[in-house]
Amino acid sequence: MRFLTAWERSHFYIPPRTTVLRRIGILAVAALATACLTGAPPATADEGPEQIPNGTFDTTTDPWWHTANLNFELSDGRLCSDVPAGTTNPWDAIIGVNDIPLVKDETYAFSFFATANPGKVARAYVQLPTDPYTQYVSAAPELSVSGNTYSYTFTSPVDLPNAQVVFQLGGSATAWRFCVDNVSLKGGAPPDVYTPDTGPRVRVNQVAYLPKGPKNATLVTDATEALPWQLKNSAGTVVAQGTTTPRGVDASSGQNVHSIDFGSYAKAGTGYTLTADGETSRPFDIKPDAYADLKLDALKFYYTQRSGIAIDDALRPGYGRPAGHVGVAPNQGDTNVPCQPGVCDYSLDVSGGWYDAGDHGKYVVNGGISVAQLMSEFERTKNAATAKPIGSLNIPESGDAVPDVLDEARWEQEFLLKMQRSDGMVHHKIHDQNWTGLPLLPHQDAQKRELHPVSTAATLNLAATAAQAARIFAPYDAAFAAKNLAAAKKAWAAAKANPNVLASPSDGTGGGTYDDADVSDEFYWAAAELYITTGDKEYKDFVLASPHHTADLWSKSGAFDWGHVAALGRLDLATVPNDLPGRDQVRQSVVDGAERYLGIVKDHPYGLPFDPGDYFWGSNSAILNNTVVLGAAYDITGTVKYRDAAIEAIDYLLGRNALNQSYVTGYGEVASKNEHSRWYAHQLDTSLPNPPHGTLAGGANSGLQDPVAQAKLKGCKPQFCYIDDINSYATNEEAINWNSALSWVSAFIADQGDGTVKAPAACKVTYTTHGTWPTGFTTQITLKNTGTKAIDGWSLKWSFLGGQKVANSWSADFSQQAATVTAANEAWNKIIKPGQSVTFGFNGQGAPGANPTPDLFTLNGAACA
Ligand code: 9MR
Repeated sequence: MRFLTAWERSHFYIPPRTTVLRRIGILAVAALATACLTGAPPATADEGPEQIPNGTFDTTTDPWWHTANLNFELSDGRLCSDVPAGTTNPWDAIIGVNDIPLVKDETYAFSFFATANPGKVARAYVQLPTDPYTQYVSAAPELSVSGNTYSYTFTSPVDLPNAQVVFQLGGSATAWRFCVDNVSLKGGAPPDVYTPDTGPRVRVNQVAYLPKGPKNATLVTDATEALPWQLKNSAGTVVAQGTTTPRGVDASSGQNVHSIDFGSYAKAGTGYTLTADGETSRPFDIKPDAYADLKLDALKFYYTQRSGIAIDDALRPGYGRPAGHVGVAPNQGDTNVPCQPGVCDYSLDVSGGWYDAGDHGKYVVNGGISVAQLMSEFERTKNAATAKPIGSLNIPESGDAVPDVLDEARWEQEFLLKMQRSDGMVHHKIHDQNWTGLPLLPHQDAQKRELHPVSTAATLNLAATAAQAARIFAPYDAAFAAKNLAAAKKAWAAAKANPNVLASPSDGTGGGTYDDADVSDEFYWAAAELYITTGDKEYKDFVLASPHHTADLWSKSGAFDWGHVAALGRLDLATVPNDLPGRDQVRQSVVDGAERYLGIVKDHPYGLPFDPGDYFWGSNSAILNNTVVLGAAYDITGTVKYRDAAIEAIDYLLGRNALNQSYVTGYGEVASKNEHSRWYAHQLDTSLPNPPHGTLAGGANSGLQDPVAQAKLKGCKPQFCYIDDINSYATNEEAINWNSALSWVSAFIADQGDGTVKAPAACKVTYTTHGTWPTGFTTQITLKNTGTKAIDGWSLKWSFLGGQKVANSWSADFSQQAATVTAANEAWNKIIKPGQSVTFGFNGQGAPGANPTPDLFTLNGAACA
């Protein structure tokens, strides 16, 4: 559990993410200005006195200055400069002018004309002239050969006699020529108003609805009475119609809205539109298996987040890059990373893992929840009736004997293991000494890397994920499983001995704090995973005694996140087989949670299981994590209303929202594509890619903790507190814990196929383990036909919890793949008449840890009721 950081609590603007640079320090943070691109000077620019000395360059370049690698030339009344090839960072080549006075709360118009040959993205900043180089305007104009006038407005947050205006021109592999003219900064401009383009007022899931699934939309209208709606196919023919349901004013958007339910229309097709109140929605599909691609893309995201390995362009065209942080200059790490001064006297090899988000930091508590969700997505394929295998992720390990999702999870888990020191405690994080600017490819990061102190939270994250890894990896790699189990137990013991070592809320220079003042939920999660894996009394007792075991975890805002992890334990206790006393109540508690989220979906005119009042950092992941609870309840009960609420919930992420946009790159007509990232920084450098398809943006965040959000979104209603700008890290960052939530949910929805609910098989299984000894066990299985028709040929499937193996068997034809066992009929017991049973069995080879009765048995592909 965590409390708000000082940063979040504060309503003051604290300059975040500063960059201290080599020669001339420049802060590279966020744009706070509104850009407008015109062929002519802006009309508002001449309200106040001109603050720029000699912005017209008629006869001289004085008093402008440049870095030593540039020249000045007056050409056609402009200032021009040849920018050399081969610099790395934008700030490696700068033109600037000093001593520009700024008055607090005054709104300024900043403008200039510029050309680039060939065309380039440059940086234009109005900033503090010294460390931390706070920027009051941070713009990334895309310059052309013929040139444009660029204009921005901003309100100065400070009184400052000596601001700097600079153009950063570095970072290009090839040489180019920059020219600038009419640089102007004038006070008295009208304050900036940002209005997002929200398109048609009918809001739909712009990707697809499942033919047999729920289909809902939202209409924004002033009308208070019901209105007719029409569903049209791609030829424009009306295929269904009805009337809207007025829903009043929605607090999350401030809009008067109606909802539209067109769920009774089930015919597959592409290019449907929905029309109401004279407005026509963006097009969408009704499609079976519509989420099969997203299920994979959401996971493929992780490969290009990897640290410590070159990204192969053949596997991810357009995304290839050298390995980041493998101890090769200019990187200073991660193969031998010292602690922050005074924190420890050793260094660790903490290479590998995933970069957390758009930064180059690696944080154990966020890695923990992310890798846990990936492992749970895999574990669901063993235990949930509708789950299907996850498939290839096109990663270097593809084609080995291990499912790709586990290979990807292992990349992170190996890193988490490296963060553990010899006494069992785990370092909280490793990141740069100072914040770096954007863009910056991982292999170009020249900042010193540092290990930060150990924390109880990080230690328990390792205990939990390593315990989970121990059971999941056991059938594939017994040694890796054993290593994880040992690390988990050691971490648990260390955390018990050091129960309140908290990460500092002020340790936020160069990386996020991920501080958390209450680690009792981390203890519960770790104990739950250790119990599931081992069955040991110590963990069982801890779980049963923890207040988190019976607490109501299902808050309207979010069931879980990186700092609130009790639900990770509860969900696994409910969905992964184990012998915990009172397990039925545990399962019921998840269903109770789903009931709450179902109610919120029904009450919300945008149909999402989230109703927190103000939205917060990473709201999209909270919405998805609440959706996980709905999905898990369906997996537990087979009750379709929970499944349908989970399917409906994704509509918000894919366009059924106040901004009428998808938050997943590459999905939907209008989608986020400029997520905050140092390497998918296309918005700042056109030679870099946008984030890969399937990347989730953090989402609407009323906290507005970054300068772009502060400048443009002030006063926003919750759903409007988002902007697809690379510099809005508080609303638009990509992150491993957000994509893990998307992965789980998109897999769940993909697994529903066309939305048809599969009838359970008419069978009952009795699975009795008669004897267990240190190296083995004997199990007898009775399969009963509870239906009215004879079963003519049967194949019964289940999964072991861990590394157990069928050694020899009787009365059925056994085969095993990893943890999954299939027992098929022999010729003589092929037919099971109604009411009759067959009995068969096996001797199993034991494996470390618990060996509970499986929850799920599928007969010829359908779950036994
Ligand atoms: O997800 C984190 C959010 O809950 C916090 O409020 C926020 C500020 O501390 O930090 C978020 O995490 C960021 C981390 O600090 C640095 N890497 C990027 C993360 C996502 O924005």
